[in-house]
Amino acid sequence: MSVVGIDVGFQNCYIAVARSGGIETIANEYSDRCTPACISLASKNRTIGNAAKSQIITNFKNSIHGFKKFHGRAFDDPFVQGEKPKLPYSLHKLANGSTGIKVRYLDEDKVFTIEQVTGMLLTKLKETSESALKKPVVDCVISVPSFFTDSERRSMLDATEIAGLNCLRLISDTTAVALAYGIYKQDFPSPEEKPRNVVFVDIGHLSYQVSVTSFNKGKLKVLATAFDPYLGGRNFDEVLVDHFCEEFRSRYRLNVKENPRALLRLYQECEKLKKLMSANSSDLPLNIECFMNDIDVSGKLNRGQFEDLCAQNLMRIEAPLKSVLEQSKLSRDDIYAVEVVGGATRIPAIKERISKFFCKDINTTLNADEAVARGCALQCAILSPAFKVREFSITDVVPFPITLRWKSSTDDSVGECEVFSKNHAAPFSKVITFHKKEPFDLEAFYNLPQELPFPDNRIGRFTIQNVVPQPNGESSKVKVKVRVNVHGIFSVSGASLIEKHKDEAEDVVMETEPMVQNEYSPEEQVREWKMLDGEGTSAEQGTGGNKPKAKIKSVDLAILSSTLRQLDREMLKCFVELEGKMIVQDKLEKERNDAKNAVEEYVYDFRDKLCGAYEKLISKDDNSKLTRILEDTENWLYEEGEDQGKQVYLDKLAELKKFGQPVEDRHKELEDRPRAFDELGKKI
Ligand code: ATP
Ligand code: K
Ligand code: MG
Repeated sequence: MSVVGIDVGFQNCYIAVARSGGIETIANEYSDRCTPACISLASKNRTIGNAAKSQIITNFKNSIHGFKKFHGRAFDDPFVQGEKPKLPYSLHKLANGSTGIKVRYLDEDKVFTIEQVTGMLLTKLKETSESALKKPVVDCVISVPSFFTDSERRSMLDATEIAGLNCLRLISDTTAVALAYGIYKQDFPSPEEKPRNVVFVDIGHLSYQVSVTSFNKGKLKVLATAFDPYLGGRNFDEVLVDHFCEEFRSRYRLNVKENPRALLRLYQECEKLKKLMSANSSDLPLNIECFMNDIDVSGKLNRGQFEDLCAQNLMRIEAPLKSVLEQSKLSRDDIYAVEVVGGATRIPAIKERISKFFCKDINTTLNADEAVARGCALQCAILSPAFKVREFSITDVVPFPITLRWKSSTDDSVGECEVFSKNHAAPFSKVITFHKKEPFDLEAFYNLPQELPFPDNRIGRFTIQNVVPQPNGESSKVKVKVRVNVHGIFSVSGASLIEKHKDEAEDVVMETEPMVQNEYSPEEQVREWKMLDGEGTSAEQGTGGNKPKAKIKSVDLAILSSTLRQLDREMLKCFVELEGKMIVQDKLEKERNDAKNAVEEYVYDFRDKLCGAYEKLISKDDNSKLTRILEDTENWLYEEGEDQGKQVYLDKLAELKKFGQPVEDRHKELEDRPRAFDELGKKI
């Protein structure tokens, strides 16, 4: 079983793995711990990560980046529509209304779903993990923003499936950070004592997330989360880009925004400038050669000017901080520490704002780039039976309240009840009892749409099937289990019909349930409302502990679920297959390229030797004959040999070696001769 944690960022991905020594972040084939969330499609293959990032400008129409936020969203979604004009690649409306990405791949126009695109990225991250661990990787934990709704989370899980990964938990970025912070600390208050409250801030490229988490020995409990989903490093790049676009327009009469390549270059240069400004407050130059219409451009800016330009962005730092304090009813004095992670928290003005708000210095104890991935790997290690870690319990929150709605079976009225309140502990299961004579629908939705960073507040419809009345015609008792699972996803996870026997007390079943914490009846149809601690407790079956078993029978009922923007299972299977084919295609293309490079290398190497080591070994005539063969091969590589199958290159190399090998052999023989003599000499 593999223990891997993956931080899939909007811009940057990190992987942490458990090895004998503990948790460590791993580097990819470029010795880079960061793998850019970038995929570049071409006529023969795909490139993913660092290699794709270097093609963003040259292959701009087919290089996909900045796609994480399209998960679970309709094409008509205001966010998607807002991004569309800014993207160098094309978006496409899929048959089910979701957002697809249109590119040229294998010389054809192709549309990929967002799950496929993230699937490609995850394939790369999986391969990187596998080469570090030297074994297959399947099990992992992946992070998502704490404010991701069900449809975004489901879409992310589908992507992991396409990549052949088994995601044991989707964990919130800030919760992963809290785990990375807390698990090694030995000095937390004991469980009876007042907990230690820590605020975690993660500002990445797209989003800003805050949580307040309380720690006691061996456990963490998230108290509240808040966020600005659209405030991150990117907003600061945009301010710089706008500034220089304006400047270049007036100074050089250039309309940068009309030229996608130039605009992409400007973004890259502005991001570099932004990073430099975090360390320097003096004037810093921005120079781009041959920027547009063969014009070199230059400009400069200092940190003070940058902060003035970013005033609007900086003003947005406070609201989420205020929100977590209000939600958790804590004052600034109750906060023990403020820990910041995420690349954008390196901007000095951002750090200042946070520090000023809490009236205390902020801590950068954690690795700003790697903390999320490390937390994910720790969570994976906790969940893995193969790995021993300190006992640590993690309680997260439900970020948005969830309500169930159903039609009354007696009249036209609808029943409604909030099943999970905001900041309710998660994961969590509850059992609700209905009295029904026939199958019925439960509709789940987020009941505070104005708070939701998503335009559609529906979660899904769950039909409880096969409900029948009691033999005497009365309603049957139907127990429905609802849960927010480890991934933070809501579902109606089970239903059973309780067959009543005449002489039984109505609540016999409930007595066998452990830890009844609450009773609740929002209206007549919901008679009982019990909370069960944690997941997977199946106390409904009446088999709890040593308590007397009641003479009741419970029949499991089938549930038909349809959730928002759900990817069809058949389709998903098809995507898994397609991903497999693309992996094979990439592998074949790599082998083909390697074979071609081998021919090229042989030519160069041999030619060098013909002017050097081999010169004295062969006649002038033979030398010029060989030189000609090498020259012909080189020309061939540039002409009809440019784009051949792997076997053609293998054959070519074999043919060259037929001429070259005798010379090589002769050289080797001469080389070895004195050495053999030496060795002989030594022996004597
Ligand atoms: P998200 O969390 O929103 O999904 P992400 O995880 O990919 O995004 P990070 O890797 O945490 O994002 O941060 C990337 C951002 O941090 C980029 O905007 C980058 O320019 C910015 N950044 C990195 N280093 C610095 C620095 N020294 N100064 C300013 N900004 C920086
Ligand atoms: K990241
Ligand atoms: Mg991040």
